[in-house]
Amino acid sequence: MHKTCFITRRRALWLGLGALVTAGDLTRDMAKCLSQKIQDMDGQERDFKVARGASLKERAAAKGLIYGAASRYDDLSSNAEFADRFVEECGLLVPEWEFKWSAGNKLLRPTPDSFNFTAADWMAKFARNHNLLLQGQTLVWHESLPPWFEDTVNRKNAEQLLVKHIETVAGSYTGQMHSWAVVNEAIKLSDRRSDGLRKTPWLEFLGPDYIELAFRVAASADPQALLFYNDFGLDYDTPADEAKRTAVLRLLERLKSRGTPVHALGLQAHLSGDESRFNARKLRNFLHDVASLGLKILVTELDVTDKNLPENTGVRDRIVAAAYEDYLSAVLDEPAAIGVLTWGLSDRYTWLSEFAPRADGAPVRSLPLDAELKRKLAWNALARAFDRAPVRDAHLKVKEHKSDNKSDFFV
Ligand code: 9MR
Repeated sequence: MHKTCFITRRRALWLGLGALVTAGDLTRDMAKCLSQKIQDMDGQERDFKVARGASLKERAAAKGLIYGAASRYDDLSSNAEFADRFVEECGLLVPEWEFKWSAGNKLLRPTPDSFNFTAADWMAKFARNHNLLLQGQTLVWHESLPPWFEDTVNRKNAEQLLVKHIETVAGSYTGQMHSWAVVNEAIKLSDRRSDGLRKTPWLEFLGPDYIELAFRVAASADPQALLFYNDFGLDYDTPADEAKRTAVLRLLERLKSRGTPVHALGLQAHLSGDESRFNARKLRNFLHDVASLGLKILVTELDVTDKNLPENTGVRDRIVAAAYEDYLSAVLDEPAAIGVLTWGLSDRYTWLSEFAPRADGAPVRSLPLDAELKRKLAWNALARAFDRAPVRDAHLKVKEHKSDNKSDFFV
């Protein structure tokens, strides 16, 4: 546990954590660490107060930043109140599965030679109708591949399959996308390669250059979109995250040195409410190194799991909010950071309900709005981070000339 965690029994009681220790719901060490997160510098309880009622997208835009969120066709199309809240709070929509090769039994590419854009088109239209920027996720990922993929792909056809996919999918929305996650999660250090790359079918059949190929094909299919590399596990002061940050930086350096049209790094930022090993300085240094390559930075999938936090909603919400605020304060300090996307907007619809459910069965509370679509402390934390962020030079729709000299994109 973090060595600066310190709390008196009186303060633990005051913060509402002491009772949980007594009841055996929380170890004393954990209570110390959690309580530290929700105190300010003077040892007072952090209040997460915000000044006015402006939405997250308005607060972000006031600083030249983007706020957006992921959502699914199923949820946006079936819940009008949710759709209204989405449009109110968000300036960008990331379809959570609709632009992937496949998701469960929903197939964007049902066979090697056919594509079904029904759900993706609906999402693109929703974005257009509501003046939202649109982000595509994801052109190259080792997960969410269609059932035919494994038995079909081989050394001979891999390049054609990949190129056709990117040309067709990115090419179908040319000029409509703010950004594309071109390559997702390509680093896995436990695969033990010297370049840190994950062993995937693309690597097996095309070698490490598949990454560069994907970015080049995407850039020619949609010259205006911001093209980014996206990955998780880059956030904390742990040996694993430190090693991954180094490997990602090496990858980005390699790509840039070859003139690859990569424009940004996407930090997924799936955070954990019970993780105390956060070091803002180390994260900032990493982001500075990324920015020094001429790359923008986008937080792409931010959420905070409350899996191991106390059941008490007041305490839980404050710990989750603290994780949001601490993380974003560090990231938004970096001038190259252009926006923040949360992986969902409301606790009603989050992948964490399935992926990281709580042992006590209580509904998870990981996102800015609660399950009733009401703003909660996580929302305040985001609002505060935007309010405190330095103003970016560029505002929405400013043209940027990038090193590959081909395309423009929104910041
Ligand atoms: O949240 C997404 C879930 O709805 C999909 O079923 C799943 C598989 O396509 O992907 C989830 O999103 C992932 C994202 O695309 C990449 N980073 C990890 C996210 C959570 O698994």
